[in-house]
Amino acid sequence: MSIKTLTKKQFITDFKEKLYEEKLVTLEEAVPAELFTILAKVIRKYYTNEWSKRNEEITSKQQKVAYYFSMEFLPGRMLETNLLNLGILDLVKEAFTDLGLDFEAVKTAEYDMALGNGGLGRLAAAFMDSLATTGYLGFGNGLRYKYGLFKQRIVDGYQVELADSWFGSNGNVWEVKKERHTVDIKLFGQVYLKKDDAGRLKPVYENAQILHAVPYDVPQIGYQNQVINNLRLWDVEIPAEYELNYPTLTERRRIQDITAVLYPDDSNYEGQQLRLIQEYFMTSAGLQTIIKSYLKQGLPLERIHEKVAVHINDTHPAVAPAEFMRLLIDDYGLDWDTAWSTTVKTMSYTNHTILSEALEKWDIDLFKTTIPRVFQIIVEIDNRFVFEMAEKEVPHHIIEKTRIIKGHHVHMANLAIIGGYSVNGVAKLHTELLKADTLKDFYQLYPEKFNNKTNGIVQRRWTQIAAPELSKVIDETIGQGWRQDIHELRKLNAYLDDSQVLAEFYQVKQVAKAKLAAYIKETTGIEVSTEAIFDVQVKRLHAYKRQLLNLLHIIKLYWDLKDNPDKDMVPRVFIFGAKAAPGYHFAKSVIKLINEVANLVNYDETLQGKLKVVFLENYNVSLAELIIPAADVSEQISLASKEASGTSNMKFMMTGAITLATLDGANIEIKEEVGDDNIVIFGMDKDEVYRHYEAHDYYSRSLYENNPILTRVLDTFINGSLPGAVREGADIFEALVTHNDEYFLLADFMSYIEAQEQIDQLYRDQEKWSRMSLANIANSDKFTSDDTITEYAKDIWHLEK
Ligand code: 26V
Repeated sequence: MSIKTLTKKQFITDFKEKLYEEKLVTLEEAVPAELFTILAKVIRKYYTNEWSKRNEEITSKQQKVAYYFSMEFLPGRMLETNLLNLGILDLVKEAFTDLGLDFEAVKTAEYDMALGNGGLGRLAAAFMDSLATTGYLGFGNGLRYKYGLFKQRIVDGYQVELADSWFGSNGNVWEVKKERHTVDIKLFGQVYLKKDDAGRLKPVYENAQILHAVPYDVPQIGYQNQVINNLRLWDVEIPAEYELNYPTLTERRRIQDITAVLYPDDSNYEGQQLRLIQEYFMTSAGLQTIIKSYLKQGLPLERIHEKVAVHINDTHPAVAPAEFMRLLIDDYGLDWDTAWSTTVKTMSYTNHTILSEALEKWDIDLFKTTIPRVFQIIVEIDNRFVFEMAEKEVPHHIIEKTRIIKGHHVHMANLAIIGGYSVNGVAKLHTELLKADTLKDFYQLYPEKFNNKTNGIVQRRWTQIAAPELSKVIDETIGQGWRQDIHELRKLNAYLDDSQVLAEFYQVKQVAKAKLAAYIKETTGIEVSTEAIFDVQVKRLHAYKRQLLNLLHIIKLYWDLKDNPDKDMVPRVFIFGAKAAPGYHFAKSVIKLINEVANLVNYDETLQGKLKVVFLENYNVSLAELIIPAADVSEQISLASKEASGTSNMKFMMTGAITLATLDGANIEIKEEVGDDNIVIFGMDKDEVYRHYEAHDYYSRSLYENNPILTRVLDTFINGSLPGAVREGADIFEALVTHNDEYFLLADFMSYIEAQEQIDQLYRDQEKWSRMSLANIANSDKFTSDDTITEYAKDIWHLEK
């Protein structure tokens, strides 16, 4: 059955048959979850042929393949994208209407696939979609976590974490288990080297634990191009022959824990053994498979880099160069120099943060105990690196800073850089900072390895799926060509002075706002008016992202209104969505305070409805699809230099929000695309921030004491105004005043207030605002992940189409 010739009639027949066959129910009896499962199963049948053809192509076509190794993939729901990409979304929706079924209800019965924390995981998922869409041979390699990122509930203003059992009771309908591709993973034990008959040193393992890595493949469907790639996720199983080694439930559980849950500490590294095992498990399984699949082509192993590229997404899979060496040398008999030369030509690495607390380093003893043979190899890589650098007369202190093993730790970023040929940052500024600061010494050693690849987003998800009404108006204005070629959005620039068109785009935003308002009412009970400015900050909660700065402004507005209830201002709804890492005390206090301020303002009638604060719980991809198209203002207010790129900023831009931002990450490139008049910038730039670091001249208490507005706003945390959050208020006050405000909120405060006043003024002129909004949509094409991935494919991986 080919998807191209599928008719609505055929689909309806297939659907009814499958429903009856699998569930023994009729359409009328079936519940949305059942209908979802059946729909997924029916469409699976339509793409199976293409998918299996693609898998064969890897060996038959002898083309180079890129493998994207990532501990996180965050696709969200897959049904609608799969239908859209297969080209049958409208057909299925119409069929559902004919059958009297509610497509929305069925679609929402799918669990979000949330095997990622935030930006890094979402980017990996975007790249999977774009690899398939651009037609490059690029496959994903990750872990099949039983529990994804925790579900967040807000109870009494506090974050409570619940397990995310995203499999539901039926498993993941999209995946296919591939038992015959199972590989062994060795952990623990002792290893010593012994000469074999040919006189070569071979490792002998004693007391090692052997586990099975079993792959599950999830299809990655290209946009209307018949290409289906693979995302391979590994799960752990106990090999039958070793069952007796794990007689008790506790022992079995300890093994199953390896793929039980995604670590939720975004940007904060903690050296836990289970995490190291996860990283090694996924990396080793992926590399073993790659070598096997390459060898089927009958080509020599020392030329594997000509057919294979392995990409290391952040340091999490950075054990890859060492594990690859182990496989090439121990399992396939290559000599060290040959193995090293091909390894370095195979591996490339992306850095996603300049925050030093996120750079992984492992305690030597822990590493040695967990993967002893890999440790021996890392010691050898380190020794040879030091020797080579000394020969090149690299200064001693530079060698000490760049070597892999130093202090009592294995430094994973150093391994990824030394063991690969490419290092990239994720936005222009970020890459510049890596070169000038975080990875400066490496840049001196290997300038040729460094390059920038500004992040991107899957425009299809954020327009066609998340914003169907907007998409329709775009169609009506410039035709449908942009759905195939996003660069056609630029045609909208011709309509910036067309009042009629501007009014239509304004109307569409109001429709999206009404949808979100209804959701807010339903989930929180809070009434918000669509006449208000919807001012949105959604992202992981982190001190450097400065949700707290946003809150300080809200508190300022609150006191303004208390002083003068008739203050002339456009009503505002401040909308937050943010998960905090479970152990991140500061971040959790901010959530509590946002909710306390919400309680303070939302029910105070004297404010005349001018100020509303909404914290939407459990921010995830699906909620983003509802919130982002409804935003008027996109808050991108991190301390300049700290946000590597940001990607929600791109999604907001593409759906017509005005960016209120510091000159950080990709905000800078957004500004370049829309021009200074269509974005609102405030605060210090990275040079000013760095000047403060160098001069040690920042003193937040003086700002607090000498600026009466700041005094009043900050005192709100400690003077009883927020009676439900006394402890949190005190903590936050301390962080800002006593501990000198690490992220310079107080330094940027006044500039932020002015920028917010500018937003208020701009919004009053509906046509002007609409023009700015349309200019954002019209110039957002630069941020398509299709183009980002094309750059990776050409510049880093050297793939052919
Ligand atoms: C670090 C760690 C440390 C070990 C435990 C688990 C864990 C999980 C994630 C991370 C790294 C977080 C880095 C990250 O998410 N960076 C974000 O990457 C986005 C995509 O490039 C980028 O847009 C964001 O600016 C950047 O913060």
